[in-house]
Amino acid sequence: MTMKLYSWDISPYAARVRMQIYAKGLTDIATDQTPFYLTQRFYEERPLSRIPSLEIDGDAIPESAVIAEYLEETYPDPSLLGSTPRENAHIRTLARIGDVYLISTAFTLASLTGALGAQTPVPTGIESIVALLSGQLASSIRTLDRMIGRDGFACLGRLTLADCALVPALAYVQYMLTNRGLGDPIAANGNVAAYQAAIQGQAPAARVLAEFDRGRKERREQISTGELDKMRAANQAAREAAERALSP
Ligand SMILES: N[C@@H](CCC(=O)N[C@@H](CS)C(=O)NCC(=O)O)C(=O)O
Repeated sequence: MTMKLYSWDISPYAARVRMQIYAKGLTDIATDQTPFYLTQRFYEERPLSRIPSLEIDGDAIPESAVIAEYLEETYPDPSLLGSTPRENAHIRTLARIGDVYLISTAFTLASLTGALGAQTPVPTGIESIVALLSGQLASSIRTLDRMIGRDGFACLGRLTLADCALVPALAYVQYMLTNRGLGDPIAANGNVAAYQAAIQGQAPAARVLAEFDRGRKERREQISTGELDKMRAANQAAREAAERALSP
């Protein structure tokens, strides 16, 4: 069985799967950085056409949460789940907060306010939407502050799928908001802040955070050289070519 993870350093969804791969010590999954420009073939073969995508002998599984569960089933040791259904439910709840309430909202905010890495002011006319989404993020982090483990891990006193989801989610949200001058959403939440500081002591977390840093630097460079616009245009052309090729 040959597996390859299509991944971007800057993607919090891909980072979630990479952190799991590192934590489980899986060495037979290629996790090479995929070029930001996706090919026509990628769009043709993958209806969801998003990163991450796990390719297994030519077949592809989309969606970070689905890939995470697939990897747990395929490589059960060491387990990043709990030992009872109730523990698993708690792990999945925390992971879902990262996925649905943090990253999804931050992504919408990023799309509204410009490319990641750009120090652009909030465009006029959408201030109220930006304030609404920022408020939702702040509220979700307060929720997380009540639920997060107090011993350096999201729960169960050890690394789980909850950490794999939350480490990239928190880094992404924090970067997104501070970069836009919208304030640090974590600073006022002592439990989340303490968790964020402590979890960096875990090698798989430190590794994905370093990769995220690298991705941000690369993105800034792509913005300043105009490369990002070119890649976006190429991406769009590949998507449209795939749609034409697939249309009856
Ligand atoms: N729900 C998906 C979201 C994946 C996603 O939106 N990935 C972004 C990168 S972080 C992407 O592929 N964007 C490219 C696009 O939307 O065309 C997951 O959990 O994997």
